[in-house]
Amino acid sequence: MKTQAIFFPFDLFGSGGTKAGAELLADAVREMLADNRRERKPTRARAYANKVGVEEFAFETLEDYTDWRQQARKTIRAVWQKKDFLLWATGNHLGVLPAYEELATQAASPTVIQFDAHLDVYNLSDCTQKLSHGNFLMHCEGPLPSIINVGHRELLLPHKHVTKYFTKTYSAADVASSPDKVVGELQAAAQVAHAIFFDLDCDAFDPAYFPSAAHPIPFGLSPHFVLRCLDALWSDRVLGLAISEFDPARDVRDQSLSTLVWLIEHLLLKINEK
Ligand SMILES: [Mn+2]
Repeated sequence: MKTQAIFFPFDLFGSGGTKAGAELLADAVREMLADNRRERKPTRARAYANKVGVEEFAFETLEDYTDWRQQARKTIRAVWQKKDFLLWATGNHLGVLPAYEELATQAASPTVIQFDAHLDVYNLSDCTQKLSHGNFLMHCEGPLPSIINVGHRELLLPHKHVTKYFTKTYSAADVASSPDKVVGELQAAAQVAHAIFFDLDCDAFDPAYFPSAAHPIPFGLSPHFVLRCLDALWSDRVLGLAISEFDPARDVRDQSLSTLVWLIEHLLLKINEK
């Protein structure tokens, strides 16, 4: 299986500044791959040396934004048609909507395991009804895939509204009080899922570990817990991972950047080391 690392620096309609996050991540991944290629001594990185394709979109002109959703869907569809692993790094969380839309078209409907501080179905008085990074799940073209949120800090949205869009949600409080129970239930859900897609909105992390989420919220997940979930739920039915809402202007000594790059390297080894 090859990995297609696609950098899609889209950040309209919320979290301006995260465009730079996807671009920085693209640079960092290219640099990591180049460093590995230069190394003459055997390393574990050889397992994925020739198995990672990198593609970066540019959003520089108005035309680049026309049809962004269809462009993204076409690219994602091509990756999954080849049965490659999709690493989809985008600016704001809305940039992951095309992946959800493509997932929803798949015959064996996949389960999305979503790490996010927010349940992106906001319909409150101060929220736009137009498509935004905070309500995009209400704008999916076609039915939504089954979505399980892990790590939300939501304190306003009524349960009835949430359950229209989410199969299940585990708040950060649930994770704090019963982490083993949450992982156990996620594993049970993953075992019966035909396919799994991980969606990491960086604001799922606690700001102490990840200072550069576009909208940091306290009481978040530790990177250790996210890692535990990814490892516990991993199988060859995992279709990909999306990363969004990384705003590097807020980063402290590259702490957030190195968290993401480490995670990407870890997953590349997971996919390719046999
Ligand atoms: Mn979020």
